[in-house]
Amino acid sequence: MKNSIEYLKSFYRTPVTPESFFLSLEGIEGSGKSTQIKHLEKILTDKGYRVLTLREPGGTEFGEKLREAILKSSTPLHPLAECHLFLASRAQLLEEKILPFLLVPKSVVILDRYIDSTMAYQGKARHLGLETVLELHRHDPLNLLPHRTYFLDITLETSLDRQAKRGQEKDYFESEKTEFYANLIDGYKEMARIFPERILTIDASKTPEEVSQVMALDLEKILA
Ligand code: Z5A
Repeated sequence: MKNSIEYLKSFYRTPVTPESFFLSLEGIEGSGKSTQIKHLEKILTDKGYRVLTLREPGGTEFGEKLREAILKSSTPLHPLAECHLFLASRAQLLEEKILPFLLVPKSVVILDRYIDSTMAYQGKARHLGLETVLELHRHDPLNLLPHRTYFLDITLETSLDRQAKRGQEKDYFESEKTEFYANLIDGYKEMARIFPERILTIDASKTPEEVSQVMALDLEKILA
């Protein structure tokens, strides 16, 4: 298994445009991605970067329709059907928005969820397997990896606590059982082991300011 993952990794690439960066944020629900993206946008614009923030699924007209179709689905989708919908949204987003923006000098794309979500949710929690999902992404443009991914690590208890405080109606994934979430967290941790040079795991149970501080210090190194 390790060998085939290593083999599949060889099909992946990172953008090569000088002075442009591609960042993604990952984590289970309520891990603070949206909160931290606001901090990141401020840090980067203060440094003179042009920032484009996008979310998955979505970010294009077509992708937003797919988002609606998945998250509002009243029937459980087959895991492969679910997976392919996320990939369709991603391919369109890369083609229409991400790749053109990375050609702009001094630009940063910040993405709220990307390939690691598919690995954790569909690969691990829906049992498609990490290799299957890596295999599905190996072709252009889906094989583009971010320069840096921040995995905001919280426990299921923290996630549930934050969801309860927010008090919204549950969507398609939020009604899943505890086992699904345990697998999900395992999936993210496995990804951090497979891509140690790309994924930085951050203890996101800390205050938003403390989490932001860790990312700011890391960004200093990356941008240098
Ligand atoms: N999905 C998938 O299955 N496969 C894929 O390939 C992709 C996605 C791309 C999209 O959900 C769903 O699609 C997602 C995975 C699946 N399913 N779920 N669940 P979404 O975009 O609608 O939801 P989300 O990404 O999970 O967003 P979220 O719930 O808003 O989480 P967040 O952005 O990480 O958290 P937040 O909004 O910044 O914070 C949540 C609350 O916690 C809020 O009240 C904050 O004030 C509070 N918060 C944030 N940080 C802290 C700290 N540090 N301390 C205390 N409180 C905090």
